[in-house]
Amino acid sequence: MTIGVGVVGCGGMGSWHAHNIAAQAGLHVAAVADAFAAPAERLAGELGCEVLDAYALIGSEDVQAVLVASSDDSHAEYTTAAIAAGKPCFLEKPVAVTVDDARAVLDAEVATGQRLVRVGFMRELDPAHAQLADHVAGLGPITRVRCVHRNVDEAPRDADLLFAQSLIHDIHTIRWLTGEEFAQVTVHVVPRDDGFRDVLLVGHLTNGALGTVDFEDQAFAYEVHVEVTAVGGMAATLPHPRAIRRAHAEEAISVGTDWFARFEEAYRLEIEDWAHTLTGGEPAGPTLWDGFAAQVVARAGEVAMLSGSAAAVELPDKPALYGGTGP
Ligand code: ISE
Repeated sequence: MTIGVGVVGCGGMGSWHAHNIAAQAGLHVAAVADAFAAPAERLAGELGCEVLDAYALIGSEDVQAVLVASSDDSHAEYTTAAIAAGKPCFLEKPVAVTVDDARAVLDAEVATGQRLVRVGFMRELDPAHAQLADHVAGLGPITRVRCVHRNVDEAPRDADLLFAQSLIHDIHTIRWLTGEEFAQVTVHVVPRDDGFRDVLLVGHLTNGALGTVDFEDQAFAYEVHVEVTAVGGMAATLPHPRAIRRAHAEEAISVGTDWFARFEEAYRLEIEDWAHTLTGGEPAGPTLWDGFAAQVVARAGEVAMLSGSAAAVELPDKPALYGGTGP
């Protein structure tokens, strides 16, 4: 008897996760839901499952766990419903659109006394990032983490989306690698007529270390790199392995434009890891506290960028459910 997962949200991300769930031993997709009929019916047809309304899906006896990958503004309500139903939930980032809504989801989980929610910060499972974390563990205290993040996006994004959808990944990477929270952020941006494309976030962590994000939207290619400096040395991710082409007296390596493709293995591994928890293992991976804390930093980044001044990061005490102080 395999565990039935209900997938809420059948767009690109939801479909990707749903196919990974279907391929995972011990799990099957029991039902899908979407605000629009066409993507839900298409995915249900591909996987041979039923289409339900999101709330019916969360309450269904055939659904023992829920994956939420609907539009960002509906993440909080569906995750809260899954928590109320006592069902484990995999939640795509961000936890919510506002910090208040993210806090309400966090409080709902804390009130149950159980870690039901895993947040989809998939970079932790990316082999290059996982290796980086291993390397860094032997180098002593970290003094700096430098993230580079380039996107190939079609349309300029508003400041809140830039942080909540994109830089939030780098913010999580910095918290995860250092084990420290952010205390303050400043953000520098190149003024342009067509929105925020070139952004530099400088974060001061609670222990005085620096975490920076060198971010470009609408760039020439999709790239994510991380470099960590510690007292005993440094470690960095290498460019994602690709093939080289040599012709006309030139060498060329395609960098790629697609973040699904860059993190394909990480998305597969995070579902595999979640399956382990669902089939009796301990809760693992990024917690709701991680999602909430990153969202508070993202909001501070947005405020700092729009105001041109430093913004303080004010976090409540970390609940005991997530292990007390520190990320
Ligand atoms: C997108 O939503 C993702 O999650 C990607 O990993 C990230 O690199 C991209 O910037 C986001 O828009």
